[in-house]
Amino acid sequence: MGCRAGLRGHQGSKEEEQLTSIVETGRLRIDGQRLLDRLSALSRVGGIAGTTGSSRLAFTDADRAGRRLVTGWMEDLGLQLSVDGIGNVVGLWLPPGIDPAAPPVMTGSHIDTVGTGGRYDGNLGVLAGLEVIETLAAEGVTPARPLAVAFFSNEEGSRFQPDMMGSLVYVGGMALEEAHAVEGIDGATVGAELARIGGRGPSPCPGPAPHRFVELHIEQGPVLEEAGVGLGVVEGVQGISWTEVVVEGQSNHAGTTPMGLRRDAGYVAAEITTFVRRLALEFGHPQVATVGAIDLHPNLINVVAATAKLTVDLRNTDNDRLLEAERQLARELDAVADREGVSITTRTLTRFDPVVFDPEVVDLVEATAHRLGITTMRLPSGAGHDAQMLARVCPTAMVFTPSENGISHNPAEHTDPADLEAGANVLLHTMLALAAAD
Ligand code: HGY
Ligand code: MN
Ligand code: MN
Repeated sequence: MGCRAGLRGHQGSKEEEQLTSIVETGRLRIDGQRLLDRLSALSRVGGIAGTTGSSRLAFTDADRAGRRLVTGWMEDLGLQLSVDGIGNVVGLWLPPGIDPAAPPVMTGSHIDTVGTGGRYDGNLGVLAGLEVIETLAAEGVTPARPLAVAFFSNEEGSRFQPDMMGSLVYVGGMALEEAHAVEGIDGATVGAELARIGGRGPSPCPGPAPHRFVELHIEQGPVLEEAGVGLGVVEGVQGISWTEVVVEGQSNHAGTTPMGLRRDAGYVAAEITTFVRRLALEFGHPQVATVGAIDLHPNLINVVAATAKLTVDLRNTDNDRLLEAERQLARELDAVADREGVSITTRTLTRFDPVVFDPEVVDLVEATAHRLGITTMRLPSGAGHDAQMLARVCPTAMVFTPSENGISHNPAEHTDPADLEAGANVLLHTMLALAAAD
């Protein structure tokens, strides 16, 4: 990737020299304490008592409060904000002398969380992006093209499926009207909740494709910590398959109904749960499978459950293996329905193929980390991320920081401040290099 002056409107030779020296020496560093302070302030929005975690499910009041805090920081930085029809927010940095029409180098992630969210999942990528811009502005550095920081709506998909909904709409992978019509686990719709929190904006969907996209995120797994390296160079994201399974049995008396006459939806839910665990173990790494939600009705101690609604999350880096896992699940559902005299219906909530990131951008992330003296390893992402959607419209890659004990989607989620700072510094220099290159 060549390194040229870039697209600035008026080349000041002094500025040019400054930019070139920073890109070549990698001498600039972010303000680690400021990043930690913002992460701490944001984690207190929807904070989970007694922990450093948060609960800010998409389009809830807590999400609204988080949006207000982060857009306030964006405005303080003088970013040009655009908000689109699904509530994605993009802050564009256009220092004087930059060609405003040039597609930006964009970073970002999400600030919605799961119900048991940690301090860093998503938040790190957005706040590190703000930190990059604030550091460059304070140093008087003018990149060769605009930089942008985004937070995408409803990345988690816990309340409204699919996950990565906002970035999927941003890249044109889901129509805005279709997204607005999605009904959540609590019966509300995306459109109604987005309107209620005042999150809907005028910018069109799909949004403009950035020049490049790089996302900083915690690994959310144990790999980097076990390998003892400081940073993950992410080569892609594994495929994901979310299915809602509804089992219709028959409620009956727990005391009087002989075992052979039961049509027990609760028992069938348990059979499916243990089946997907066996499936993952038989397939072996990297296949994973999870039944994360089970709702029984009427969910009472002395009633054989009439219905069970459960979710199955299957993931694999190999799409053929993921397809085979889905086929085996479908066969098992048919078999258990026959065996237990229940009816089973399914609904696909999410299905994304594995994604491979741009090799040039991946190489640049790795080279930048090594230039800053940070040890790395390459790995795929086990979790879904907005970057997997932006990869549809521009060359994209991700940077991972280690997760302590591999814990995430848990308020105990933690990453060492030095690792957070290292990740943000790699993000800064990767973005600068991307802005200066062709
Ligand atoms: O489920 C995921 O992988 C992401 O956290 N949305
Ligand atoms: Mn995330
Ligand atoms: Mn997450």
